[in-house]
Amino acid sequence: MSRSFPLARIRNIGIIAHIDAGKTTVTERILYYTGRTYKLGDVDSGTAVMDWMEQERERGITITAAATTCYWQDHRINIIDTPGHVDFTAEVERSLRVLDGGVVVFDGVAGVEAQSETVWRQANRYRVPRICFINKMDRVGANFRRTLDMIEQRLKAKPLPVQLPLGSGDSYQGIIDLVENKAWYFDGEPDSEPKEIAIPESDEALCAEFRHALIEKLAENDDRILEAYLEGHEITPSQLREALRRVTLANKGVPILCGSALRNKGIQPLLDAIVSYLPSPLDLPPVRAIDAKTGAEVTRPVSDEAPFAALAFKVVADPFVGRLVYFRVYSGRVEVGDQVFNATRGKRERIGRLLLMHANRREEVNEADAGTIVATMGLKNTFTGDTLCDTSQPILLESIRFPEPVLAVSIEPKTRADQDKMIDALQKLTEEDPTFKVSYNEETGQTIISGMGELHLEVIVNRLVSEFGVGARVGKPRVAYKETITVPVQVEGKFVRQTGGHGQYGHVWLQLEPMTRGSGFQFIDAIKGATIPKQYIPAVEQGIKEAMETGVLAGYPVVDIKATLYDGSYHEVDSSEMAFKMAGSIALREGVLKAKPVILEPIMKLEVVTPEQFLGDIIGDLNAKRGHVENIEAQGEMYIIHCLIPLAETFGYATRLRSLTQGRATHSLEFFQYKELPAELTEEITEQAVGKRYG
Ligand SMILES: Nc1nc2c(ncn2[C@@H]2O[C@H](COP(=O)(O)OP(=O)(O)OP(=O)(O)O)[C@@H](O)[C@H]2O)c(=O)[nH]1
Ligand SMILES: [Mg+2]
Repeated sequence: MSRSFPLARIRNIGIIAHIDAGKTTVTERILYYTGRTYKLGDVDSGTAVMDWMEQERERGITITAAATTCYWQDHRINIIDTPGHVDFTAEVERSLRVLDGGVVVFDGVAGVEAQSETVWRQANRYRVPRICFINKMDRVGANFRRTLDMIEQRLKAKPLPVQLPLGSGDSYQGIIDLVENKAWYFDGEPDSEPKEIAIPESDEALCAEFRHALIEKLAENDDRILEAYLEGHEITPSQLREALRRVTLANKGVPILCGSALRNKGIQPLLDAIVSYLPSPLDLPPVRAIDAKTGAEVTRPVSDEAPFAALAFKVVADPFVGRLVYFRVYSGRVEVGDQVFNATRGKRERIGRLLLMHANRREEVNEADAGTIVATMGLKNTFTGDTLCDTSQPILLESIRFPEPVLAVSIEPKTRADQDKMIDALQKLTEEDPTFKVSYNEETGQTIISGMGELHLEVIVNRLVSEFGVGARVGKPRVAYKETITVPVQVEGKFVRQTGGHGQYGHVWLQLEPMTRGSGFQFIDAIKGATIPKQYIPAVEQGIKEAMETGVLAGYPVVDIKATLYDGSYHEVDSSEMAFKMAGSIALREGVLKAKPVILEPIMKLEVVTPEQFLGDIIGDLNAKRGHVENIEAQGEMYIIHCLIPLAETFGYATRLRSLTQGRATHSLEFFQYKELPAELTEEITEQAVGKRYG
């Protein structure tokens, strides 16, 4: 069986960056120049192919990562265009998990912005080799060298400029290719070919300096170049390209390019660089996994002959075709109609249709082989992060970690008819988006939805109305507080009922201990000598978990606790799972109250970029909002304020900042960590919660 496309000529890449850097514009140009689209899509007039959702076109921003495929120089490039807004960070996370390489886009004026740092860290975590594209060189104030410095300083990366810009701002014309020592002029018309011109005399010295520096940096990291360099040989463009590829794949340096996507400048060289420097699936180490039967670590080669293994990374409720599951094949191959095993859930699944996705359009294929990203229909029990594999050789690939939601609002259906529709729609949306959660508050009867930020929840509510036709009213945004304990305690939980005939008897002793932030919950069974029979122990854990979810102090979920079940007793006749579950819940609730409980609040990392004249007002305002300014950094004409601030103090900050600075400052907010709420506010929130319960 021959492959549909040779692996060595496949590139699976993601376009990542701060909001508005031009990722979608770059992707649209790529689609145009590779002949995928015949009309240039434009973000500003809502015609971008990649931003196909109604919400995206209205707002001019990307919300969901969209995948597409194109061809360049006999290579197949699978591209995922990701959103820059931090509220949609899950989309970046899952894309980086399954991609082999990244193109990081920067705004040539703003340089490295807050969100670029975040996506850079995410890419580091998955060791994704990347190249950088300094975009918007046509804007007044665009500065290639400043951006290079920022890449080095803020991202702690090793930039390897392989191009220099020809001019900047209004006079921006094209690029100087340092590898080939050639200059290319772009007239800006979409259909014009790049024109080779002589390197301007005024740039010659700079070119020589940069080319020399490039060779030196490569020599530091690559023995073959080092050898040629030491022996004084002339280094050829192809030697340089090969060394750049090796250094990039080893994550020891990042080739830097520039251009202006909007003005159609520099896109063809960017495509060349994707092919030259970014990895094919074959360049990656064999994928590591856990044998689902033995728990031992195993590896799978990137090969069609190996047993099938794939990771599901995205689930979409498509209004036309239904439930679509996207997956990346790591090894082996799969055909339409094949039975596969979902090792994460222990369930068999049958592959229905297989689709290559082009934004929201699709192309049917019969098979998917190693290295491919496809979507499939017909999987019922597969969710984001699940491993699909060969039934006879089940393995578990590393799943995807997502941040917890920090913001919540209550949501109420407008009519009775909306009620059922709403439950169904919310269920579908939670399947799509792992950072979106739905819970039901039994005390107030309210449905609560939570997510990453105000924009995230706003988009979800709008989708409920426009895509699912659900009428709903939403409350004011609320902070997703959590509860935890600060000292260890031992506590008894007893549930005993004597009601004539069959009674109830469950009795446990728990040790509760605080754990570090973000570690969640751990349950340890330390029962010796069957003081509690084995079959009741999962019920105790279940009881503890349920009580943790509903909270103790103020009704917020309890987190970061280790519970050790170390003693208890049972009754031959009256004991039941139910009784032990109750005993577990009772012990947890009493234990938390004894263990000096506190409320945790989400703290955000806030970055404000402003002209100097507003610095004082902005900082004064932040101080009044429990903000903690960590440092202020000058960046060209602008200043960057780095601040930590409680989420509760940031509602409506966009409007506030606009009025403080006549709209001249920008900001970005990102979750940082949960932290103890100050004592005076703890009281306030606890009272509110009690008021809600009994008021
Ligand atoms: N001057 C100039 N503007 C550009 C360039 N590239 C993109 N833009 C503009 O920048 C804005 C944002 O572009 P997008 O392509 O939507 O940016 P994005 O990175 O996809 O944004 P998100 O997906 O929302 O994070 C739009 O108004 C574009 O027209 C460029 O090269 N030069
Ligand atoms: Mg976009």
